[in-house]
Amino acid sequence: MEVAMDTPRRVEHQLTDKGYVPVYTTAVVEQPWGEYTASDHEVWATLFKRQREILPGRASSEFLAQQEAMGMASDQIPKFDDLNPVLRKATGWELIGVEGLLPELTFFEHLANRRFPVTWWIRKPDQLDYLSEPDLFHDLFGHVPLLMNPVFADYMAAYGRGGVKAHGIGQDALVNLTRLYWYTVEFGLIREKQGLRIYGSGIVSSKGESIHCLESKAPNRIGFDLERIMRTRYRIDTFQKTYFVIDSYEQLMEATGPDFSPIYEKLAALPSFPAGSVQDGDQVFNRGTGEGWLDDGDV
Ligand code: HBI
Ligand code: FE
Repeated sequence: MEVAMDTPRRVEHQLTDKGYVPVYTTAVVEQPWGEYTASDHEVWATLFKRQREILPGRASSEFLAQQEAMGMASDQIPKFDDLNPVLRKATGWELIGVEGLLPELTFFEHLANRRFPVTWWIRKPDQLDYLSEPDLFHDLFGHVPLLMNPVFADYMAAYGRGGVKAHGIGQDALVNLTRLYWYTVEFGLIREKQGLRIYGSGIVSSKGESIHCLESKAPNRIGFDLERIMRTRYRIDTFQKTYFVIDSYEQLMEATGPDFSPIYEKLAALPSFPAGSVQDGDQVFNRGTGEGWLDDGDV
């Protein structure tokens, strides 16, 4: 993956046999708000407007309401210093600026302490539709609004604590837990009275997937089941083949109640599921046609 070398980042990229890979850094940085260019603010305003045009009727009502409630600026990049007092008051969370992807343990420790790491730089105009790593728009527009919801905020902190524990247990546990994050926090759907709605950050920050995940016949839409999700591989290079549906944020919080160690042990002896499979016992809202799916590439 070539890295646009003019991306305003201080994260080094190492050239390896797999191409440029980010060298993770744990640095916490002040949001350099004064350094943003007119073009950076323009990218934020364009993406914000585009998403807010298509999300009513698609995004969860709580996501939309909380994004309004926190008064996130639409015409220029919001200031963390403006948002933090509002967020702290609502759920005790706060935003911290980071350079980009963090080592997993560092990430989990921040979540466990109600600190959400937000990448300080924003994508370039020629990356509006896709970029390979979370930028400021993905993190701030996508992840932050639901941190205003007390139950989801508790889930994210519980997830962080679970991540710190899983890190101590080992790689299998981490893989299981990463799948849980992927199919809920990043790509989750929720059932509301009027129908299925989006709460996953990876979806709400993407125009294409906001439409695809609800309207395409290709993907499966299956009811949330913790162990089923922990066994299910996923996609990082295409739209998801399967979306999991919760009934409520409380359901997520309750799922993190029990100690996961016995679940990790049980799942370590079982095979994982392909990203596009439908399993016996699934609560199937939609069995996908699989149209356009790539055969290989599940992670
Ligand atoms: N780092 N900054 C940042 N943001 C993330 O969303 C993130 C991360 N590091 C690891 C990670 N996510 C995933 O592996 C989680 O499943 C842990
Ligand atoms: Fe994310």
